[in-house]
Amino acid sequence: MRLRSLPALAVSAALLAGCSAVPEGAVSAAALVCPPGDLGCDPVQPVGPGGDLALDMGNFFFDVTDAFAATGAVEVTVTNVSDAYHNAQFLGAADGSDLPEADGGATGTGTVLLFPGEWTVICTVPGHRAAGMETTITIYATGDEAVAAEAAAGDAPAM
Ligand SMILES: [Cu+2]
Repeated sequence: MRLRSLPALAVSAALLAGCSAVPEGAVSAAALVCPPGDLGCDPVQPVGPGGDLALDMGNFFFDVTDAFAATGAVEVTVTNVSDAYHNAQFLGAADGSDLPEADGGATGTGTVLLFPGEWTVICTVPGHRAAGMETTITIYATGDEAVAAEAAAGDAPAM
């Protein structure tokens, strides 16, 4: 037991040391695993075809209307169906990412730099995340994977 736990602790310590700027709530994103030997996450940027995502935002929810994109620069369109300001922050997105946001009744866009993995998306207005403005979006490793996932979802029976 003791011997087994030591390597895991060492790995955790290394990750924490290399990625100390990771925001709370972003632990599930694959992007946050630094490559072996890398000294930090700052220079690491996603490389891939990217794609488009679309979300509706309201009081207090996200409704993901287009959910299939691959790693890279992802163009996120947010449509605010309420009368109050909201935004959609991808927790842990790479440096240089935009914050997609929109005033009430408006639409906004932003380019978010995303690695493959499952991302937590929240509204940063105080209280909105707790009220329900949190969702998860999967970013696929390749464009082919994103297309295949979209096709599979389209074939799924209506719920
Ligand atoms: Cu909000």
